[in-house]
Amino acid sequence: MASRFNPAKADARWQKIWDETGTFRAADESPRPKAYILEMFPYPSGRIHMGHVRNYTMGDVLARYRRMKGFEVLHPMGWDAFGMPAENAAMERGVHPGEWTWANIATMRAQLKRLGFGLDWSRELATCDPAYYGHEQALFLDLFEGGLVYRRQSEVNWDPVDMTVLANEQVIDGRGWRSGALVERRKLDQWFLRITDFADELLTGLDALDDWPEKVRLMQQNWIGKSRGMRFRFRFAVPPHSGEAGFEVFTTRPDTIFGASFAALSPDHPIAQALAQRDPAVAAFIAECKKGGTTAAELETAEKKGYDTGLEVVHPLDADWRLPVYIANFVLMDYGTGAIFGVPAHDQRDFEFATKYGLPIRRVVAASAEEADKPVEGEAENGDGVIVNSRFLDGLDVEAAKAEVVLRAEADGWGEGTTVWRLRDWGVSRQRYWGTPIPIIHCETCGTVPVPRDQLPVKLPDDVAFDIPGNPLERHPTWKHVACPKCGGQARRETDTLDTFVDSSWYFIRFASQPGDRPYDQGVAQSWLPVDQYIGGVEHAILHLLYARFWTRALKRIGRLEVDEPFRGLFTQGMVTHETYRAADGRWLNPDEVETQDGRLVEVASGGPVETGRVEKMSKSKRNTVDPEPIVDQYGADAVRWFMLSDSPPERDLEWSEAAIQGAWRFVQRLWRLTAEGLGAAEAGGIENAPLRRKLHQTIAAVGANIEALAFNKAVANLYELANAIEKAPPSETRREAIEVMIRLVAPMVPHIAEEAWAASGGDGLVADAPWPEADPALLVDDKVTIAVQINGKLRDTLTAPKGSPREALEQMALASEKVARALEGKPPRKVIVVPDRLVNLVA
Ligand code: ANZ
Ligand code: ZN
Repeated sequence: MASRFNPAKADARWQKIWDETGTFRAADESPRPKAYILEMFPYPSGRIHMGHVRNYTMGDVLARYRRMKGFEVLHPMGWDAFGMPAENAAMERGVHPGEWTWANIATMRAQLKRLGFGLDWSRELATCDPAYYGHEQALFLDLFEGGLVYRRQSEVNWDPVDMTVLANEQVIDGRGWRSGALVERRKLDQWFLRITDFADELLTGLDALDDWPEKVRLMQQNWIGKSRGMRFRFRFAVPPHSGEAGFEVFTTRPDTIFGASFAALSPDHPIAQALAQRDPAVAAFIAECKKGGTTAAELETAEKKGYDTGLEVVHPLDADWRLPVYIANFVLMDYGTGAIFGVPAHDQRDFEFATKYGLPIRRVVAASAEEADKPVEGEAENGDGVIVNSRFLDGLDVEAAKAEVVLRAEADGWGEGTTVWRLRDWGVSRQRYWGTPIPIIHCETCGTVPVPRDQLPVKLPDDVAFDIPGNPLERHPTWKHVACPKCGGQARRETDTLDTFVDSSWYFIRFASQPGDRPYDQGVAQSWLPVDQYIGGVEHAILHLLYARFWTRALKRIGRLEVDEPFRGLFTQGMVTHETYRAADGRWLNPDEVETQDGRLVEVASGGPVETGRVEKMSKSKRNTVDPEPIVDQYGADAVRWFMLSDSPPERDLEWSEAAIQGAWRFVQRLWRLTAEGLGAAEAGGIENAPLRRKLHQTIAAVGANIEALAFNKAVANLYELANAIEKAPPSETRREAIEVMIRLVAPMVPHIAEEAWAASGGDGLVADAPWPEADPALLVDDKVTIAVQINGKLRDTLTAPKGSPREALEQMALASEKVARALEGKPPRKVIVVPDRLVNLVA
């Protein structure tokens, strides 16, 4: 064996062998039990970053370990390849989004391969490939036929200068990212998926996901947002010209009904719209409300604005009490009923509104009855307490008061309790080019007509230009003009493309089964699904996971897949972080651009001083990224993988440091020396080393259990300990065996050196295919036990004895105890009761 491990040669050699022998190809027909290990597939942004390396290393360790444990493992990789950045690149640099994307995929695939991940590359897919998105179109049509897709008007961000729809991320501080124009809201016909039909099952389904982080389940639960509420009707004191008798409001706080000081309608409410017809001032106010983007954050922070309609409604519990009716910008039409009653003391939006328009702020919830008259100042109080200033509700707690008001409303017929969901239907229309075309044709005569299946995929045209803003599919000279599949008349293709979250809602099914003529084979897909362990970033904890869960259930409902939940186990890993560096003039500097001189950090280029900032997630904006590729060049894949696993628990952040990667590199070299020397030296030995054997078997068990639990850093620590024990042990057969076993134990983590050492030690075939060593249960139990020594049932001392010691030996030891002798005052015990391995009780 060579004296040093040379990753530059070894990495490539083993990667080629795994590739050529198809080591990591998953066989659908395998008789072995199946395991499906999946990491969230990457967006092909250009280069692999450290976050990818960490994520994929974790998945790879688990996948390789499961293979060694005898599972048929599916561990695939692909590309979430549609989306805005490709269009931005097209606009900025004039490259076609497809060209840009495929070039990135080629680069990143090569980078991933250099890390030696045990992936089934034969199943690689890219969502921008018609061979993928054509099947997605077929599934969309299946859902359409199943009644789970519909079309309605919905608001988009409209850039009035560029005359185009903007994605939320293209709206910056309320302005178009390119034109700088103030963005407006506009209504467009758009496609929706009926995820709200599944709200209940998506919520209750969370209970069964024991192997998901609690925080993710909670986030999903909050997003779905089931709450008890109440709807009730307000009657106008004097009806408006349009003639309505009143309107319905929705509240989750019926207990605060005596704290009401106004009612408010959404600008889109039919009554507001009717008022605008007659009154230009109302129309102008409504138009004003349309300004500003559609992001939740923007709606939340926008200044509260209202228009006093001059109308009044009657309080449902007091015929003499009138409340003014406003039109208010913060009331949304697509939630509840699009109308509210405002309680300034206990709702922050209402508080801001009331402060601005001089409306009363009346406390109806207080910490105690004594604080009934304490003014509500500064901000609304939405805490719990006791109801005050509320007539028959006074003294009740919030929950009891809610129930009481609902009871009263239902008895008197002016309102009723309801269940409400925060979850909205999923709007999947995007007015963009680089996405899956929605396979629908619009015909004047026949309406919306699905594209016939034999005409799928509806491919994106290649000849598009990005020199003017907007959706190139709209202005393409021929693409959208088609014959209606029903009547043959002139018709128009849908030019919207699907939200890229649709692409990632079923890729795990396509990985499991990818026939050419349909999206997947149900039987084969079901033989792999659900994914046993899914690993990815917590930033996908809500939308991606919810959409994938929905898609799976939707396919089940239309009879296409017998699976409830797509991901049985979920793990969200921490970030890779790094120190940040700043030059004196405030410029962020990359770690490459700084060095230490005389113990001080300086900028390489200028020699100027550098300030070290906080340790933060690696990001382009802070310039604190470290590119994995040169690190792999320098240290090899195994050192990088080892470092990724070793320094922090996987759910926590991992701080990148030069020192730590060097530590990993030294360990890889140490493993090499140990195997090289140890395997040679064993011939001289021939003796059994019982403590080392025990350590070895305990390590086998611990490493396996820790990998299963994804506690990779603990598994790494177990392996360090074993390496230390082997180093200290004199040559022997046990030592040789320990080294051989250790090669298998490290194989999932540092597979290249493991293959190299396995081959050198005369191992059979590939270590990747070798069985995981079995721990001998007899060697796992500790050989020492703790014995309680009692006198008349009272604990006097504890002893440590070899396990299985005979009764007489334990009795002797107990009597030899000083504490016992003192307690017995020299007298012999009348009786001795021994429970082997547990206790000795002396009766005095
Ligand atoms: C009276 C009240 C008093 C309210 C109070 C809150 C606090 P969540 O809990 O998020 O579901 N609301 C109802 N429909 C609305 C709409 N279309 N647009 C904007 N706001 C609307 O929110 C429910 C609460 O939000 C409802 O309860 C209502 O205000 C408001 F101390 O009614 B509440
Ligand atoms: Zn037609």
